Amino acid sequence: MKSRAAIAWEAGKPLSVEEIEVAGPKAGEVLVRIVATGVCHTDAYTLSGADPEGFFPRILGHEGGGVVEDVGPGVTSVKPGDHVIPLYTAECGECKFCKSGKTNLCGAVRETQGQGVMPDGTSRFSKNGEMLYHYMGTSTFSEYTVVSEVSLAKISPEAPLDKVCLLGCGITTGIGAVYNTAKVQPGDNVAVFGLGAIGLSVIQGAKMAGANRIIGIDLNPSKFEFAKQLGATECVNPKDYDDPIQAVIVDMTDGGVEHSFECIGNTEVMRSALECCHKGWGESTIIGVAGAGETIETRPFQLVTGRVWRGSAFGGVKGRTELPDYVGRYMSGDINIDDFVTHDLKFEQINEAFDLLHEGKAIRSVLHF
Ligand code: NAD
Ligand code: AHE
Ligand code: ZN
Repeated sequence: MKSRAAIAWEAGKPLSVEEIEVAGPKAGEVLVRIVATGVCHTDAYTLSGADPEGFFPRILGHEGGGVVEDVGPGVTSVKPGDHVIPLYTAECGECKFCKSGKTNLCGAVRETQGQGVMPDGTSRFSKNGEMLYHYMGTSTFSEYTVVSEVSLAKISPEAPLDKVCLLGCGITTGIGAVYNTAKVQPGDNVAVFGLGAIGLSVIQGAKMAGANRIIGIDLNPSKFEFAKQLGATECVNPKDYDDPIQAVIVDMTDGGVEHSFECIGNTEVMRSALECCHKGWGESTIIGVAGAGETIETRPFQLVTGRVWRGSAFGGVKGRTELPDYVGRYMSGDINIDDFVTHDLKFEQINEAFDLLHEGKAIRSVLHF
């Protein structure tokens, strides 16, 4: 079938909205009509060429909401008409990872997902006979996309897809990292580096978890008002200080915070985030995605003296099991998504959405097909 899609023909170039061919779902696969999709910094990261798994030409996008159109042989958990959120972290329930009870990182389709193809090693997307790669197992920048059954969370048909699409990445990642990865406790002091959708969702989660001080840190002060609305008790711009930001936070918090979160993808900030943690017990969670070849550094003494460095993917959330409940919590007013949607745009305005992200003007743009 034909589909409107944004093709990333090569790294560093704007996307091109064109008509592509989408082949039907094979065994274990599902054809989804995407109704709306957010644009996450990770899409921009891969488009920039910094992603070691960045193959081109491809259909990006991983923060979508849609409706099942067709299912391939053997698919039992969804049927045409079901409302779904595609998952870049699948949940098969049967692999070593899923059975471990220790992680949300499912192994069922991750390898081929990273290669930009479906589990049988082929793509369902093409343009004039030329194969286009899939992205993160989701490719939500196409009106019609094909994903694995294990990469779909079935959600309530009552939920507005142009809002809950953000549970496909940004909002869930931030809240989940607070609860599943860091396990923030009531009374903890928290520092959040980077106040995009991810960092702001960490703030929302930290407030829910009963954190004491929640310190938002960003170079762009236009982010501070919304951060405070979500629960930040104070906001800090590193540009306002001569001292390194970790020293500033340590001074502010009588020795450092219980938890810090890096929500930027900057390896120097990752170091600051670790080093602003309290000696003996402070823990830092890396959420930001760094470019190919980049590495983190600190003095091992930082760890010897009790600080902990960890990372979080999709907030440690098992999507098929847990996302329906996140949707329910949005519907009951417990999770704020609406205020994160700063721009509603037509799908054809996708490059504008990337510009708004780079200019720091959007928290999330939602594209409507
Ligand atoms: P965003 O661009 O909307 O937000 C990033 C924020 O960081 C901006 O407000 C920017 O002003 C701020 N910033 C940039 N450099 C800074 C610095 N040196 N000091 C302080 N603030 C700085 O991005 P986003 O969509 O919120 O994504 C944030 C990061 O999280 C990205 O790296 C993205 O790839 C990653 N991410 C990871 C996961 C995961 O599962 N691990 C999920 C989603 C996104
Ligand atoms: N392809 C990159 C890694 C990208 C990455 O770390 N992705 C995050 C999700 S970002 C969503 O906006 C993630 O969940 N990673 C775990 C996984 O299995 O990909 C690279 O460095 O190769
Ligand atoms: Zn994302």
